Amino acid sequence: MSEINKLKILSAKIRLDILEMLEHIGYGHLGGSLSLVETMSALYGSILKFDPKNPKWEDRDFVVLSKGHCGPVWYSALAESGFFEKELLFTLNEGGTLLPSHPDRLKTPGVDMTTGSLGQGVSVAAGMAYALKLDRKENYVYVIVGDGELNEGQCWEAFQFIANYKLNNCIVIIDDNKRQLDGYTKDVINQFNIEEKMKSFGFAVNTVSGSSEEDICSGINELKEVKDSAACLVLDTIKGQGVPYFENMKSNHSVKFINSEILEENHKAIEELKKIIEGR
Ligand SMILES: Cc1ncc(C[n+]2csc(CCOP(=O)(O)OP(=O)(O)O)c2C)c(N)n1
Repeated sequence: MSEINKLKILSAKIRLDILEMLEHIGYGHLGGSLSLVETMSALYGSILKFDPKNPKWEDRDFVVLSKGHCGPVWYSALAESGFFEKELLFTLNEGGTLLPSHPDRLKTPGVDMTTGSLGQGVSVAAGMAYALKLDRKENYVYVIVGDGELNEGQCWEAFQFIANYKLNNCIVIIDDNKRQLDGYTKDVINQFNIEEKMKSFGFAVNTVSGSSEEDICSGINELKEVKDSAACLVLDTIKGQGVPYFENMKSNHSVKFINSEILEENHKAIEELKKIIEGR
């Protein structure tokens, strides 16, 4: 099987896990998890250095999911990559679980930074990348930021720091899915042109389709060649990506799996994904 097909299957598995785990718990951050499926697949299936049997391996790359409410997509990618058993996914957000709704570095194997309060993950990633540079280490830090999260001023302070110190070991990934908690980002607080803004802050920027694992991988690999500035990947995505019913849902930030229409559509999507995974 080609590398790209492997990533497509991995994406289908991650998307399936999200749909099944959120239906199991009955609710959850669906839209912004789905928009990151192909990115997590590209990261864990191709880009990252990691050892699932030794999550604290010192030469690993680091991921900071600054839009921490999208824990489900990260947990699915970690489970599919062998960090823990898939059964654990069905304990999402239960009392005593290793998988709290928002990532906790003290609980989940593979999670290096606790997030959930938007904006903070970017600052922490900046500090991690700076420390790695000081230690002359070659690990990368990948920090994933939401377009709505850019409303937090803290992001821009951290971006200035990353750009000022030319932290090319910190790849900033912005999930431009055009929506945030309660509407379109352009209506809540407009981001205007994210690519131009990041360029003006001193970043080398690649904008790619966030539904193409191939484009995400080549976009990141190109940015890893950047030597003299900070680097940012802007993902052109759709909130609810990959499931037309959820893409078109008026409010898909946090979805309750309660009514029969939602359950029926979810089951249809699950069946389609199983066909892809099983090659039917
Ligand atoms: C500091 C802070 N303020 C508010 C929230 C509540 N909140 C959770 S998700 C969210 C919207 C985030 O939008 P975006 O980053 O675009 O995420 P996505 O649409 O990709 O899920 C908000 C305001 C929070 N988690 N942290």
